Amino acid sequence: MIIVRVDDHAQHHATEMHLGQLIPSVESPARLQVIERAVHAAGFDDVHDAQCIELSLLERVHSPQYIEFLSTAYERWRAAGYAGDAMAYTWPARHAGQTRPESVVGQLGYHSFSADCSISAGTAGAARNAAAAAATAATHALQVGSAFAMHRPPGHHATRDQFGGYCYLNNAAVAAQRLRDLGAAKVAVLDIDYHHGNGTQDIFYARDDVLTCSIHADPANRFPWFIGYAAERGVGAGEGSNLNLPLPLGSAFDAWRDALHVAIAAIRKAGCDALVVALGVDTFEHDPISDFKLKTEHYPLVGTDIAALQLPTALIMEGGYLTEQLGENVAGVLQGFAQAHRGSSA
Ligand code: Q9C
Ligand code: ZN
Repeated sequence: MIIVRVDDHAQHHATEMHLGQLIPSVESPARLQVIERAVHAAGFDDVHDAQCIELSLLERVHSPQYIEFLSTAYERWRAAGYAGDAMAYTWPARHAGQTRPESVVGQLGYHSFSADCSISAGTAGAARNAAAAAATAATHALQVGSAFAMHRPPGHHATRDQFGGYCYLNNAAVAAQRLRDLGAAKVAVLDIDYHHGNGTQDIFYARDDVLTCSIHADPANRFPWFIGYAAERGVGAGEGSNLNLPLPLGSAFDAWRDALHVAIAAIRKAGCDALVVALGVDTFEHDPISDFKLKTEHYPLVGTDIAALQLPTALIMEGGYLTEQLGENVAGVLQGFAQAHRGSSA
């Protein structure tokens, strides 16, 4: 398995509105340091730098207006004389129109859906590097069988034109689009982060060339609250190409693994020829913001189960917030996967 690394991620450190208090985001630079250490310790030494990502690929996933907004928002915020990180405080009310305001403050509300993250000085660059790592991993996956994009910030909550949930550019969607562009006819995105992959669902909702599957905490009681329900199955040509598997709060590995097998069966049935795994390990029993009950010993089994699909696979880093065991859990998935995956002779 190829490991794709990034530069400059530590320049991104957002502010989070957490239940009435502004705190440094739990999606911290330290997360990636422990992941890097554990992945190397586990013996993965085929490490490649992320290659530059073309604007044309990003623009197949995100709106040009949003990409431009992300790369200039922090400077505009500071130039307007505001302190701290750029953060919204107003979102469109239910029957509001679709007008995009001119002010950066209004645009922050237009281009985000939650107050759990902000735009800091290094956010745009780090998000761009993460998307580049995802695209690079997708390319390697087609060439050698599998690759892991080892980056932050995560991406699966970012929609075509909104950030939120610690996500700015949808790295998994970028990987899926790259796989399509390189010739995969039908791509599956399997999202195993604790939270629903709302952004990925949204981006591909009307398309039949990307099957999106997400196993997550029931949105009736967890972020992202308004999306992620089982009845959401896609629209138009995309009808039947979205599979949501919400689970009760507190779910343990047995129930979680049953859902994984449902998703894997759906991917098999759809005849997908490449796979993107949105790899969050915030399903861990001691994760500070989640409540599933997966244990460290389960993560290699997760990797093994996914490898059984024997598809070219790009694994894309998403959430996981208990820095103490984060590295071990991520490396566990990769090890289980690598032992069971045939790779490719190409
Ligand atoms: N402070 C990912 O796992 N956070 N994002 C709400 C309120 C939402 C998690 C907590 C969780 C987003 C990639
Ligand atoms: Zn998550």
